Amino acid sequence: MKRLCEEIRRRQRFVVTTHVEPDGDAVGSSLAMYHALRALGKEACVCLTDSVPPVYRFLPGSQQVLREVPADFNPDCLVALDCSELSRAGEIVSQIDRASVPILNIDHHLSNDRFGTFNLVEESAATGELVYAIIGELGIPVSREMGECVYTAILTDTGGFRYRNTTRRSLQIAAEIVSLGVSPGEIAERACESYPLERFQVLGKALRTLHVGCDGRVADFFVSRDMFNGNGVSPSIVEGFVNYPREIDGVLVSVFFREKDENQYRVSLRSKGDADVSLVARSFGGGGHRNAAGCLIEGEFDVVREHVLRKVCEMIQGSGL
Ligand SMILES: [Mn+2]
Repeated sequence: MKRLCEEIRRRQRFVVTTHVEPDGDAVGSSLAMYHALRALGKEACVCLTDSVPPVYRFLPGSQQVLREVPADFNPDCLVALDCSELSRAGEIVSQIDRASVPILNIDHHLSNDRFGTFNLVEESAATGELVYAIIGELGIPVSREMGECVYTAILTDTGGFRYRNTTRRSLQIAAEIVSLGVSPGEIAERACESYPLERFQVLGKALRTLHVGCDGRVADFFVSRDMFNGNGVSPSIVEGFVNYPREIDGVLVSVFFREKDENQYRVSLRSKGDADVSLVARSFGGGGHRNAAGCLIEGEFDVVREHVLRKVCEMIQGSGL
């Protein structure tokens, strides 16, 4: 932490980035870092491979997010947030001369492969919590903008302070931010209750594929590219779908398959309690945490689905759950 903060102080021009298909923690922690760097008098630009999902465009600074590194901006530092490996940031990284630009890797995924020149990888509810700690370590007063971004990061990664990753620290940071004048109700309305109608139209189609197996302990459903077709919506519209079947009584693991390309599926896994879905994701080349993980699998849908569900059920049985 100290070395990472020294490095931040020494450097002048920062590119801040995060993973593809950014979620609330990705966007919130990136923008909080952006505001912190600017408060230190640094030049900073947030450059993302994918655009900010509309639901997070209320966050201060989101209008300044770029999809490529400006040609006349020569960064002397790259900050990668919420990425368990650098490839998760997508093609934006190829626009940076990695031989000469140090990378600060700030992440809360314990599966992180420590790709950075400096790494701050700590278990916490959200990467936003780590950014909040960095802001404190740097002695920067937390502005309202930083507060809104950090609060949104924690709110979304804890499922609204409901998941088991929620700690005293998460609630304490949230309380500190609320004392800056940030309204929890207002942020929740914007970040969790401002989805486009199309999200629920796609959800309706997807839920028709819902299936519960492994003695009622595993629920899965999927969304095909066809389900989007016609209304021109982006795949980011299904962010968080995987969380819904977790709410079924008795279900320990929920699995959501999204067709990304012909015979290519993005698999998201969520679990309750001790069921460790990161083991399953890792066995397919993915990663994540105990209760939230994901991977990308190639193959025909029925085969992919069967493999994943079998692994999940074996994991549950193997853990004596
Ligand atoms: Mn996160």
